[in-house]
Amino acid sequence: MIDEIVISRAITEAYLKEFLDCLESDVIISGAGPAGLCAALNLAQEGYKVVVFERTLRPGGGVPGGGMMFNKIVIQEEARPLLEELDVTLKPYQENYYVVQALELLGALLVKAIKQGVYLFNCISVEDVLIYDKKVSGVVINWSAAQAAGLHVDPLTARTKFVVDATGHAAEVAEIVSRKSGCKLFTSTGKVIGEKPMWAEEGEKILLTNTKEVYPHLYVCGMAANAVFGGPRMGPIFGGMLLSGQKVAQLIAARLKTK
Ligand code: 48F
Repeated sequence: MIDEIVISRAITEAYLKEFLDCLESDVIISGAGPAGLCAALNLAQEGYKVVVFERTLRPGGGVPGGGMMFNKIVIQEEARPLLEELDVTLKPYQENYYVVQALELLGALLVKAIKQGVYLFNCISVEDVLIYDKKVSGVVINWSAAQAAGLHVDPLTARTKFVVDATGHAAEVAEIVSRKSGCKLFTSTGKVIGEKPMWAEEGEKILLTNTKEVYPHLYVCGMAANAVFGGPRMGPIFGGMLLSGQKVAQLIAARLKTK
């Protein structure tokens, strides 16, 4: 016999148990694009409690769109070991360039992250931050659907030791910190500088330098890092996004170890 109420109870109980468990964590990552997912996976592999909040119904950010909806992406040699670790098929194109089926990469990132213990919530947006004693100490979250419908619904909060802005081009969390609290970011202007026009070579190069702490206990990775520090965009080459996620995980793990 299949009972609808048992199904409803199972889903509600399982979800709420996880949600309650996530109200306090080691790291909260805003955005489940390639950089955020890679950061989450790497931190979870180090044994940390990691929570990812993703605005949309479907995680993955820009990955499944490939280049102009051709669902393939390009990876450079530098990122090959990361893809191999994810067990994703790499098709050599020419020296230094590999083609990857975008959906395979997304599937692999999701499966590996979830199996590694990452808590992943889709349909939830980070709309604000908690700042205690001049350091980011958590996030303010709400249903994306409530925001989209323009409903007046007060949010909830989740506390954590470190927050990662992996929201992509809009660098939403860094933007909120700078705009709402008048806080000075660790950039040359104290604000989000904004991304520069497309230049794949330079964008990929500068991305790892830009992957760092941007305000006490707030880190940026992926396209958000170039947006915050004024680096160029780079289009459908994704090696840098994954390496940036890996780097932010290493930086935060080093901080957590010393705590
Ligand atoms: O945009 P996105 O894929 O960022 P990324 O990981 O990768 C960038 C590439 O996709 C591409 C590129 C490659 O060279 O330039 O653009 O840096 O993923 C960002 C994710 O964050 C979610 C958004 O829905 C997307 O899935 N997001 C954005 N704002 C919020 C958010 C928010 N306030 N709260 C929760 N999720």
